Amino acid sequence: MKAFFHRRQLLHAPTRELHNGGFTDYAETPARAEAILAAIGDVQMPGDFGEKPILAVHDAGYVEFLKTAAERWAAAGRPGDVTGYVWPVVRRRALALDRIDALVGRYSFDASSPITADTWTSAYWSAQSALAATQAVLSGERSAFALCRPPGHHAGADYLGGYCHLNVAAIAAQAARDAGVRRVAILDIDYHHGNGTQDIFWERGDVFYASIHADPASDYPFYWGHADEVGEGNGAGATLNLPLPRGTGLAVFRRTQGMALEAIAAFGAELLVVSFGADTYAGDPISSFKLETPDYAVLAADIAAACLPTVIMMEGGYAVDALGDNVASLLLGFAG
Ligand code: SP5
Ligand code: ZN
Repeated sequence: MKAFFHRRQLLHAPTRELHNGGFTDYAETPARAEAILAAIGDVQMPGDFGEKPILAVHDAGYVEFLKTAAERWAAAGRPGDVTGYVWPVVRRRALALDRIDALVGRYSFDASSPITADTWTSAYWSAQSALAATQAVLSGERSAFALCRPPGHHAGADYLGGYCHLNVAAIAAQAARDAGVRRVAILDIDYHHGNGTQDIFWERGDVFYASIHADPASDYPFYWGHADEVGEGNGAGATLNLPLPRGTGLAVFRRTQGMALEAIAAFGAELLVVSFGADTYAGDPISSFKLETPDYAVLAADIAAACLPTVIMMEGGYAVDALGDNVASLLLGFAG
């Protein structure tokens, strides 16, 4: 399977994140991408598709914020990475504030995703890898893999969070729509709910979003991903949330994924985008499912059996020592 990655995706490297009330090392490290690269070998550099397909999904003010936040932070005399501390959830006025602290609150939803001077560059090339993989599939490849890092599924049209800045799955799905694909489905099998992807397509009937994830009653991002969230307006019924309890292993995960694939077939999808997180792995340091390395091949074979042109996006997965094997298992399983 063709795979895409750009070395500039390694530049983004925040030093720490707020976690359970204290600072810990940032989990979404460049070493993750290096581990995947070492395991899958051959990757191609993506072409540059520019900002237009990014702006087809993301708010222009948000993109400007991502590009300039680190400079503004430094200009305010702050050391370290850009981190927020005020979120306008109670009094949300459309004020044109330009104080960096106000902007971080406006354009993010958590405190565990610091911005560095390289964040925009890495996120930009992560999106280009997604676009290159999408283009490969639109050009006739049966499938392609985008080694997206930073990941994307927690990022909304105008907010970052969960280590995500540009929603690579949404950018891929929108690019496919703009290339003439009438119905696109996104299957999200990261451990966490893809709140950003859900929000972006919430009122859209042309892009189906199905997610299998840890029950948000117990796990991040808490406020999205409950089973009663099904979309609204034109998108009513085009969102499917399948939360599962901590401790879930292959049997239940596979049966649940089968339900998602049935719904995707019933929707009439012509192209599939997979948001793949290996944080469902039993050894993941921040997650609590029980999948083992060979299980990814089983799940991938089931996805391949849906017989849709498929673009696979890398999302989470923090057990770096096993990450390469887990991704290789998925890709080999897909190829059969
Ligand atoms: C792309 C992606 O996988 N983002 C995940 C972001 C999760 N950030 C917060 C995780 C908090 C987990 N706390 C669990 C403690 C388990 N001992
Ligand atoms: Zn995740």
